[in-house]
Amino acid sequence: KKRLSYAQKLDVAEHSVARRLLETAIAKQTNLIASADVMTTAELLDLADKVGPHIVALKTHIDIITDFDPDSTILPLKDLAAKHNFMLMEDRKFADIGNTQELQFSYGIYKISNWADFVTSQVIGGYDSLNCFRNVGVVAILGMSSKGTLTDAAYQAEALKVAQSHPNVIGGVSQKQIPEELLLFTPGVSIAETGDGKGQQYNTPEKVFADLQTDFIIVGRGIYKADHPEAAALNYKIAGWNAYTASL
Ligand code: UP6
Repeated sequence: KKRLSYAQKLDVAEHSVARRLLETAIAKQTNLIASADVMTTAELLDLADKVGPHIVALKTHIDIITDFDPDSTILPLKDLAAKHNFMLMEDRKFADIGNTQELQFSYGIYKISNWADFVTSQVIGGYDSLNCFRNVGVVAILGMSSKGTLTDAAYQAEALKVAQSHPNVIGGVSQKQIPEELLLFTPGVSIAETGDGKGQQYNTPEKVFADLQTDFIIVGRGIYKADHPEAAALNYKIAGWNAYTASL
């Protein structure tokens, strides 16, 4: 046995969000998370509808949207998530004290707690800073994909301890393998590119499944910048699923 399958992880997963992710991955045969780093509501909804059938979750940076409005952005996005059976992952990368994160999570214009199924958070604020995310799943940022990141081995080891011990945490973002009881989310994935000239570093789906035994690949520009985002999503879905089955 080289790694646990999604079904085996589902057997032991306790968090409802982790369970739904694994169930969705199995049902749709996809480990692809599309990162929708687009600037308008129209582009966001168009992308979500096109790639929806092929993804397990749509990752947002909701604060990039220039015309955000809860009724015209979030309500239709939630409808598309239900229509295509994908989850909503807000990549907020919270990085403050618990009280501030609690405010950022539920207030302001985005009211993330009203709609996100799970969020990313740095763990730089320590264990208690994650307590406010009790109604969602947290994906802890353990290591980053960018060149020169400060998340060195010592930081990652300490961040992992927080992630492993906190009941709200379902997994981590990392470029390294992590213990199997946490779900691993890996951005910096591209079939065609190795970098973006702005510090991003890419690996192929094959490499992140073979080397890291990741669970979910996160693809942004490889999909939303493609001439045909739907075809690109299908391509990444197939590449990700084949890489996963080859790693079993
Ligand atoms: N992301 C990374 N690396 C990390 C953490 N998060 O790239 O370590 C996020 C970015 C972006 C997406 O914020 O939304 O994943 C990657 O986009 P790309 O595929 O277009 O490079």
